[in-house]
Amino acid sequence: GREAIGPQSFVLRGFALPYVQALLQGVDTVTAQAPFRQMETPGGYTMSVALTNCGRLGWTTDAHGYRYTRIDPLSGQPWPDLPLAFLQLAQTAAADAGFPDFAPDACLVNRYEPGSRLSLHQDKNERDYNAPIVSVSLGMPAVFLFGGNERQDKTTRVPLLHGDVVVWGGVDRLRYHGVMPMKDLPHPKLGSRRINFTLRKAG
Ligand code: MD3
Ligand code: FE
Repeated sequence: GREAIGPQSFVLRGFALPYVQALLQGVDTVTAQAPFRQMETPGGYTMSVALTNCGRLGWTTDAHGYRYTRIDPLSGQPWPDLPLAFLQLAQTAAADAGFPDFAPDACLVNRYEPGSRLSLHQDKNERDYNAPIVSVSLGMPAVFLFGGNERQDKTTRVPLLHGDVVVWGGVDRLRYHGVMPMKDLPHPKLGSRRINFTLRKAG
């Protein structure tokens, strides 16, 4: 099932389901080295979403701004390696959505709890907007908000469930998006958590 939500954005429903065990093992390996943490925004707020990264580059935010770094500011060490299962899943999904040869070098892992939200934003810290972004949702369901190229454009709501994979690229790459405040709808395996990871070409 490939569902278009934009000219170059597709939801692949349940695409990750056969790989969930390997993916969760990957998340555990990553978070053992680089634990989830709540970062500060440049505006001085603490994010309700906790995050970590793997791969050559990791996304961070602090009082100075948003950027990608090679070093985890918490550990002073490079971000953990990208698990092979993440890379294989991302490349297969990207190719299915019309983006062959996707070579991600960054993976941002987000953890949501009940009440966590992500306000409407654009992803603009990557160098190359031609590369797509692949997102994998695990655990509690979320309502994703998909807007247009201007903040005030109308948004559509897209439910994202355990195992769903979304690929965003091309003309949709700079569209505003966010996640509605999470309801507590515990998942049988992950409980009251949602894990979303996004593979990107950042450098
Ligand atoms: C659409 N994360 O980490 S993933 C983010 O569910 C982020 O955790 C959300 O937005 C989450 O920046 C949504 C889907 C996503 C990621 C990047 C996009 C959608 C996008 C870039 C352009 C358009
Ligand atoms: Fe985003």
